[in-house]
Amino acid sequence: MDDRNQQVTPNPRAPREPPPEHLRFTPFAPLDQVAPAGPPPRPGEPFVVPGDITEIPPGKHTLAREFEAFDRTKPTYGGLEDGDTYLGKLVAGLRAANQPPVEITSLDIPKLSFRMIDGFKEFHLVAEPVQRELYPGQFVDTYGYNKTTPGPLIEATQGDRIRIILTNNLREPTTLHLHNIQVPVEYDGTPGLTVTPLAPGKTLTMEFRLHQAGTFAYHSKLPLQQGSGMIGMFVVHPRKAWLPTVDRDFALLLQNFSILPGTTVNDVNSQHDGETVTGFGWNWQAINGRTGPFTTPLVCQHGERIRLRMMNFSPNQGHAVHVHGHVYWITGHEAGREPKSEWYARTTEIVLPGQGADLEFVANNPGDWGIHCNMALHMTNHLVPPIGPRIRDRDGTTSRARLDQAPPGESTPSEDNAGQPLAPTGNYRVNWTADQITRLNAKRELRGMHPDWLLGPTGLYTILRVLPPDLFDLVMNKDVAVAPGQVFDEIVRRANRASTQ
Ligand SMILES: [Cu+2]
Repeated sequence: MDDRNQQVTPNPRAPREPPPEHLRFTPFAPLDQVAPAGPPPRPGEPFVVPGDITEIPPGKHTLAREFEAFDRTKPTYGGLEDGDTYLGKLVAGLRAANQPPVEITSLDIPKLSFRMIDGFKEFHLVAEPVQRELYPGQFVDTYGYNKTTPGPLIEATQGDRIRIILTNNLREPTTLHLHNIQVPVEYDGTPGLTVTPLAPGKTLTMEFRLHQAGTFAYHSKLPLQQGSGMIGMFVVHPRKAWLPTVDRDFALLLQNFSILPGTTVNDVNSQHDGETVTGFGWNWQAINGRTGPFTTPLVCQHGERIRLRMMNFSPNQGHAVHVHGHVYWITGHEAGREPKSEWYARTTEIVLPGQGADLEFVANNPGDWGIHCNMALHMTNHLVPPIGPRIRDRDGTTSRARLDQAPPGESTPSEDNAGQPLAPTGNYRVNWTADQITRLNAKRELRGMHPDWLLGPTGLYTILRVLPPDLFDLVMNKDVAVAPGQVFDEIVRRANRASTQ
């Protein structure tokens, strides 16, 4: 008998074991049990919908309480849609008010230091070729500032006098544009129109005063230099911290690159939107110059209010940035803070090139959550996994890409799965070397996550860790061994216990 016929395929219609008690879904009580329907209203009387929570005295019904109160320890509705606490809209962080704005946490990218000279904050930028390690063993050779792409983050305060001294160490001219910062025209950086580009080896000084507050950027105004990675974030804090207070303030710059197999050069010159002459497109995604799973997680404490500032400087593509486990409020864009009446709730926000989005939420759902672009190809590295038919001829069996030149550590391309259209389960494996796995796991921020975590966050992808205070302390401060899965399992264990109480 043919062995292949012996394989057991699970019958999806077969009766399944009921889930354990703590995982069973308990529906809300029907609305007619919450509030008695009563007699129909007479003409002229207000019509009260049975169970309408606006009409239930506070505290009378469990359901009403659950919907009215915002609980910073677990996901809750938080009251009516027009209210201040709806989905946590104006629920302040744990940090006291009347303090200066909380400093930016810039993960994977340094902040640019400054010196106070003559009443100016003086920053030095160097435009130069850079090599950036997107993940262990995968480099990109491109342009940037101060040895990195994106360039270092500039952090300043509304009202500051700023002096930027730019040195051009490229072999070609460059300019510097302050993106959405209103500066005198001679510092706008538009080649020809407002400035003569800065020649190689030369230095330029720009001086201006910041009257705005918000999430801005600096970049070369020569299009392909900008597309190559000559970009950086420029965050300007308000003089008084915005309300409601936040406990942490993260800045993320979104980018992508085109790197052919077997090369490290960012091939920005050879392509137009989505496609290249080679068909590989924008195949490497990055957040703050790292691609998942080499991005450093955003770690916060359960119950804190978090601000996350994003700017997209991918050459030609937008990103639809999704946050798991939480609903966030969009509180501003690349032009600055929005009035609270204009804030809107989202779980996925589109950020196009040159645009920014500031979002805030109360981290009320403990665990490890994805923050990522929802575009399928942007959740891959070099379009794998699953590269599937993209590298194969039409019959799906022969490869037209040089699989032996696939980037190190990649998962899918191999001849033994040729012909399988879209990477079924058996195709999904990671061929990281031991050294790569060691480096990928080396960060303190990753301790105790799910043992298989490396499978998930690929491409434009990072992780939000919402940790109860004791587990936050264990991960970030304690010098004791933390086993793979230890923190994750403990969060799941506590959540299950809470749901059965
Ligand atoms: Cu994207």
